[in-house]
Amino acid sequence: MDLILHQYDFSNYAEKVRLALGYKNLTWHAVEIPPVAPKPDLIPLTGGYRRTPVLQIGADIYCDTRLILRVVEQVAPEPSFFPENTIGLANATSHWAETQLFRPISLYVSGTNADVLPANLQADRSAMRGLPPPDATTMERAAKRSAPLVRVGLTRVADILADGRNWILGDTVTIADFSVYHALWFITGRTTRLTHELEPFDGITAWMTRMQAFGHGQVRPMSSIEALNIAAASEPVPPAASAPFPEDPDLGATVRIRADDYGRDAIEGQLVYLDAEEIAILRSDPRVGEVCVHFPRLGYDLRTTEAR
Ligand SMILES: N[C@@H](CCC(=O)N[C@@H](CS)C(=O)NCC(=O)O)C(=O)O
Repeated sequence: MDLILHQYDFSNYAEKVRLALGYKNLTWHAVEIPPVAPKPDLIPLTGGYRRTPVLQIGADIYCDTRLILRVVEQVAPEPSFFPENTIGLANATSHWAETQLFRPISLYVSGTNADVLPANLQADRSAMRGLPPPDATTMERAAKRSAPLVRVGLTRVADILADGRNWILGDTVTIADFSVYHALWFITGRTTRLTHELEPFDGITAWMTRMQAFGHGQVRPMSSIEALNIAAASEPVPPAASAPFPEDPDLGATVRIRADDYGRDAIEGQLVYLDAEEIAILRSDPRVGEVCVHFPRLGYDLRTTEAR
């Protein structure tokens, strides 16, 4: 079954997945989605999740790159980016990269490039965090406060690479490389205005060049309507046997899932799969029929619709 990535070019999380698909030398379809809400051809698939990217395989929809990379690994196990001996450190490093390392980068880059960003982008992103739209001064101040934190973050990455290792965790590529890479890619992903921030760090730029060499695999553009039609013509793959924890909602219950950070739109459906890493719900939409929407466990709040 074909891999369909719903994404847009300047999304750094999409870049994480594009590069992961390139590392596995896969062929995939790219559906261009709007960078801001509304996303009328995405929501029928996800049931309300509006973040970027989303991976579709037939009528199975995978939200969040933490799960998407696991799915890509299942589709193409070699070369692995989850080597067993570093899996714990790889997950922990990825989390750090996508929170404490990335957040100041995001604020610094957005404040520095405010004049070239789509007009409604910042208002949309603030709304995702329950905040009012920022004015130019607020964005400039946030950029100024964040610049020193970006340099401290870059020094952390440089320290990791200082012993001459090829990859973040040593001799082998892991998901930590993709998580650190897409955070740093964002610095120069839109414009070259912040290129100077990377210049003092030879080790980082050499490592980024090695990462970039993975490429994006073979990309075939696809329209959003074609992707919806594929979902409508497909059935979700029957879920494997679940391995829930004792406190988890019962399989079959109607549940609500929300991201625990921002973009906390609720997604409802019938719980059909649960283990330590993944939650899957079945839901239906008039445009696509029945779809199975999958989320990672960590980073998401799961509760029955009756629970408060
Ligand atoms: N934890 C999520 C984060 C995804 C995320 O925040 N993506 C950004 C774009 S790079 C986003 O969704 N922005 C709002 C949007 O695209 O609608 C993941 O790993 O996929």
